[in-house]
Amino acid sequence: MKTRITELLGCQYPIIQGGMAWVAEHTLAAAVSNAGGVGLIAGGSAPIDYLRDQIRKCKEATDKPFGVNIMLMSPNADDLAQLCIDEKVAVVTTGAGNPGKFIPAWKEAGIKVIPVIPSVALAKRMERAGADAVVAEGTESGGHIGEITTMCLVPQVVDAVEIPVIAAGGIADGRGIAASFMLGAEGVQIGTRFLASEECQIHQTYKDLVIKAKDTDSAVTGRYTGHPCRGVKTKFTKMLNAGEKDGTLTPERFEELTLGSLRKAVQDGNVEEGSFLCGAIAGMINDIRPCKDIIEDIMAQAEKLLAK
Ligand code: TUI
Repeated sequence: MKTRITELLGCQYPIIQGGMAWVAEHTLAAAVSNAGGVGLIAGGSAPIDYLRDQIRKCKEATDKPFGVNIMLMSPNADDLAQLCIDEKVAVVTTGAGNPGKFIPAWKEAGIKVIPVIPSVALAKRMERAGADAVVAEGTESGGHIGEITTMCLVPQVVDAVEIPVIAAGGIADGRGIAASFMLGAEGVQIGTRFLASEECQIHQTYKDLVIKAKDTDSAVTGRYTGHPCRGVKTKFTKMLNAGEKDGTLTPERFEELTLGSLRKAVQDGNVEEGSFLCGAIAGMINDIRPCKDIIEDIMAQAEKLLAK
C-alpha cells in the first residue's frame, strides 16, 4: 500500500508506532520498523544519555527507518531535540506542545518532521513552519489528549492542509486503517495495540490491564488541571477524578500524586499509584502478539476492506 507517508518515510506500510512516554523503547521501535512500519523511541523526559543509548541500540537492531518522539513539556526538550540531529535520526514526531522553534534545524539536518496535533489551527501552523506531515490525534488516544474525536478531527485537518495526514486515536485493526483512509488520512499512528505486543517491555500487570479492559474501562484524568490524560480506569484514577471534581484535590496535590506515576505503571506494575496510559480502543485488544503478526494481520484486513 503506497501513500505519500510510505514514500516520505521509506517504509513498507503506512503505520507509525505511537511515541508512548516511558513505554516506547528500542526493542519495540526496532520490532515495528523491522515489521515494515516506523517504530518510535519516546524521548519523554528521559536523560540525554539514556535516549542516546536507546537510539544506538535501535540502529543495531534494525536497518529500517525509525524515529524519536520529543515530548515538548519535557524540561530537557532542547537537548533531546539536538540529540536527534547529532544522531542523524530519520524521523521526529512531537507531542504536548508546539515544536515550531525546532523545525528549521531538524529540516536542515534532513530529518522528517511530523508534529502530533489535536486541532486544525495547530495543523496549519505546523504546515507553515515546514512540517513534512502531521499526526491528527483524536481524543480516543491514550496519554495526553485534545478534545476532538478522531472521526471529526481527521477530515477537518485533511481539508485544511496540503501535507499528508496520519490519523491517530482508536485505531487498532484493519477496520481502523480503512476508516482512516476514507477520512482522507494517508497513514495511521497506532499505540495501544503495541502495548500488548511481545516486544513491548512494560510490566506484565500493565499488559494484563490492557487485555482485560472493556469498552468502558478507559478514563481521563487531569481535565481540571489542564493536562488531560487517558489511561486504564483504576482505583487510583477514580480517586483523582473524584478529588478533582469535588475540589478536595488541588492542582499542586494532583501534580504530587501523578509525578512518577507513569514510571510506577511501566516498571513496577503498581496498580495503587501508577498511571497505565492507554487508548479507548483497549477494550478491543485481547491478546499479546509479536509486532510482525499484529502489523501483517492489520494490513491484510485493511487491504481486503479497501479493495471492496
Ligand atoms: O503528547 C501526546 N501524548 C502524551 S505526552 C505524555 S507525557 C505527559 N504527562 C503528563 C502531562 C502531559 C504529558 C503522555 N502522552 N500526544 C500528542 C498530543 N499533543 N496530544 C495533545 C498535544 C498537544 C497539545 C497542545 C499538541 C500541541 C499543543 O499545543 C499547544 C500550543 O502550544 O499551542
